[in-house]
Amino acid sequence: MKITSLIFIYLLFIPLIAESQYDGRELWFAQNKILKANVHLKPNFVNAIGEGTTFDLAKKELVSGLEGLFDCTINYQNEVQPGNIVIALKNSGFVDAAISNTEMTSLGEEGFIIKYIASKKLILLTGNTEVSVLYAVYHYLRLLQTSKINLSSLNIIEVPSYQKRVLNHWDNLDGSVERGYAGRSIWKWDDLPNVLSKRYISYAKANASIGINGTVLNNVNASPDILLPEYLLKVKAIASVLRPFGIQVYLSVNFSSPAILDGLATANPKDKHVVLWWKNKVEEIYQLIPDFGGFLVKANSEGQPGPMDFGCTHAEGANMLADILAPYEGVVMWRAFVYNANGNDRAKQAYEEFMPLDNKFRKNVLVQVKNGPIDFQPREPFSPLFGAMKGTSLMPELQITQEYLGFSSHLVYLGTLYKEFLWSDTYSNGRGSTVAQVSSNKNSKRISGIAGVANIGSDNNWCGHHFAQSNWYVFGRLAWNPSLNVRHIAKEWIRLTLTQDEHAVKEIASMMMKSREAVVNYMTPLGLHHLMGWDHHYGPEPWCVIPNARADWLPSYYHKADSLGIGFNRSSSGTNATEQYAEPLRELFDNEASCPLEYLLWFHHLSWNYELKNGNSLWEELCYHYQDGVNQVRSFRKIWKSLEANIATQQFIEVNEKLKIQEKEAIWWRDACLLYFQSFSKQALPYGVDNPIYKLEELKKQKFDLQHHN
Ligand code: BDP
Repeated sequence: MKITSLIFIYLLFIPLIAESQYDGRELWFAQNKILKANVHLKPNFVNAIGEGTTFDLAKKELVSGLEGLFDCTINYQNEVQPGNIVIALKNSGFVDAAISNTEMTSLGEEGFIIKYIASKKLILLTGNTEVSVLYAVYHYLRLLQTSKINLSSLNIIEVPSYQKRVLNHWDNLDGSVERGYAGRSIWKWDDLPNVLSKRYISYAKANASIGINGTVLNNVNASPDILLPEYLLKVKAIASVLRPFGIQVYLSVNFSSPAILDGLATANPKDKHVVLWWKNKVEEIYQLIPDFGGFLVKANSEGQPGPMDFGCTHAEGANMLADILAPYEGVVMWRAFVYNANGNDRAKQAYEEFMPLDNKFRKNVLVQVKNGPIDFQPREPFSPLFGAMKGTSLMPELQITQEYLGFSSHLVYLGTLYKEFLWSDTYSNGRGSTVAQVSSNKNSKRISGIAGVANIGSDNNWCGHHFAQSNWYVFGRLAWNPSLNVRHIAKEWIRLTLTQDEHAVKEIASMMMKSREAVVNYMTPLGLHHLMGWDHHYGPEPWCVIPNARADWLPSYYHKADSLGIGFNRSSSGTNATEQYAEPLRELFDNEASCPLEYLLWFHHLSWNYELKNGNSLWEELCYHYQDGVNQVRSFRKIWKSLEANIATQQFIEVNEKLKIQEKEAIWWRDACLLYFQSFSKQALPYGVDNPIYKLEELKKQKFDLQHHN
């Protein structure tokens, strides 16, 4: 049986489980309930004008989606009649008559239209390609469940902002997941290519429903084995399941693969044998997977091999691969996560290494840059490369997995973090040159992309914490359109996943919207960063000293607390990292009086008694933030408890248990950081801050059990 037939059968018979048994496996398809305001929108029939595997999938998804929502049978009809929903591809006479050519052209390859055609009294879902129609179907089904549709004014035109909307799996071939907190990898390498897990289909559907169109299957710390013929057959099998959903497969590659796999004397990108090796490998891949997306490369970073080992630049390494991939329309996503132990400020290094290479990368290279200059901290200013590298496609890399944000134990909605980053004004081209604007380059001919490091694993609920699913969801929605309102996205997710009760939706959304700030408060407020234990990145270890460890892996490198004060002086009197930002940001950050409070200790080392605009001393302000974080988590617990009646039992209990852990650990963070910093500030905790329940010496002795948290 063909894979596509398997997909259809599977989609039609997804078992509907009783509400009380929801365990999160159904993701945002769990509620499957129409919004009351939309019940009158039940169509008479569905017309489908077009053909192709993905178009057929769109058809079936529409009909089964409508049947589930309206709890009835919906039939196809050949004749287009009032009261129907029509899905149609361009160039069908029907679309030509209803939508102008210009409008259709403006949609590009993935955009779509959902429109009420008043003259015919029907709803049309259309786009230029099969996958655009599939996106329209998912969008319409989502609308029916999440917002009141006003039929007469229904005229939605959606065009994605980024072309490549990609998940990065840090999954290893042995089934483990680097920085994964939701069980083992979903890719069952040992069973592939013969056995195709049903999860692959659910995964594909979930991604397509939020507009994700690419996935990198393996860890950036890449095993060369992924390019062995037997692994490529496994990759081909996964690609064939994802293809109908419009999802391209990419691979992370190890730059030394030619030497490691086939014993070449070198992996020098200028060596003709090396180039030939890659040419042959790429040809082999495209013979198996004609729509293969390309390579993701972590080179000369944290010990990984790269072109600099041979005296070549990042651009020379990336371009060698890009030239080979270009005839197949493949791309190279080349990571800019670089820093070496000897630099004077880790936050400056990616800029220093990559800025001189601006304009030197081929058109099909995207330089993939983490949102902040250090490493996925609870809060960082945006990386100064955004806006600065004007002649290069920069691909923002966000982390969906919560490496530094409490793994899958803490409830943290990352929509607000993503939005803060995407909406940061780089001022690179005057006011309004936001990160989203400069990286999506909607109006330029360059390729654009955005990547999210996945938080997906084989746990029943996919992401470890039920609420962590919302981060996968919001990543996809913002990758499609970074100007969406993240509270609105949170509400969508809640209605699709947890409950449709209006009061509950509002309360949960407000908790989600505060959750990231809470974690910043109890972990790393006021611009502090990297206070986590060096080997696990989970709990607080601001005191951590490891003999012979790299200084820039230890917290004291970042907080620099001493008897005089705290913070990293990155201003012009310090490492001058502020210089990497465009004016007026440079000056704003450089001057401690104008530096935003949330980045104060990122850019400045200030005395414990430094007086802030609100009249508090720095020490007091720090203490209040840690206490606020704890209080916020306490309030989340109250909110969640009050909503028990609205949430399925298992989901309620599991989240409740995790919130208990989060409260305990917020206190742990507060006590650890305040007691440790107090040993320098020598000041009492101000009124309003709870007495610590732990002792510093006890906390220092505590051995963190990483195993327990995986
Ligand atoms: C750090 C992670 C490490 C990754 C690295 C990367 O701790 O596991 O390999 O980033 O992004 O955040 O390459």
